[in-house]
Amino acid sequence: MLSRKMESALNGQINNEMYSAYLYMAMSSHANDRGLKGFAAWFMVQYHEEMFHAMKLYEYVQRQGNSVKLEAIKQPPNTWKSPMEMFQQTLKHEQFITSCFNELTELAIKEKDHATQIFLQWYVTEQVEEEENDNEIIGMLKVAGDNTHALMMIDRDIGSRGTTVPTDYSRGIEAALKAAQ
Ligand code: OFO
Repeated sequence: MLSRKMESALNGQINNEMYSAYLYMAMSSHANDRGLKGFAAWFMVQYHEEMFHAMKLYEYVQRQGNSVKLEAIKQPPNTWKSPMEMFQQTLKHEQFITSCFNELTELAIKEKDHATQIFLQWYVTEQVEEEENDNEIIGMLKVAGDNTHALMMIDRDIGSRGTTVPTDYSRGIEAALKAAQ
């Protein structure tokens, strides 16, 4: 059983993950509108990743015998000046998410909630990869500069990213992970 404070904090994080999914879906749509199909695909994969992050939290709260209480999802922006701006914003957002998981971990430590502390470790590790991916693409975009040919090459390259997380959670995370193997 989670404390009321932890239940509310984890519910807040479900909302943050849903906003992340919404933000990357908006970026995917914008990239598609600009003819950047590879960027659109990359952000749609990221959308699925975020839904997985949200569902892991959702299931954990329920398994602890607590309640998931969904909140309104904030509207994301709908346009960006360039792919560079999209990835800079993505990195900034992921840095914010990292700070959320650090705070959640601090709370779990303070409450001596070892189960939640262990559960959160997966996210803390995942955030290193998330920020690393964004920094890598920002680096590629910096090298490309205003060169359209180079931008199209990046578009082709990052568009090959595939979804590695499950997308059907009707029978829980474990069953979804097994089915996705
Ligand atoms: Fe993009 O990160 Fe979720 O947790």
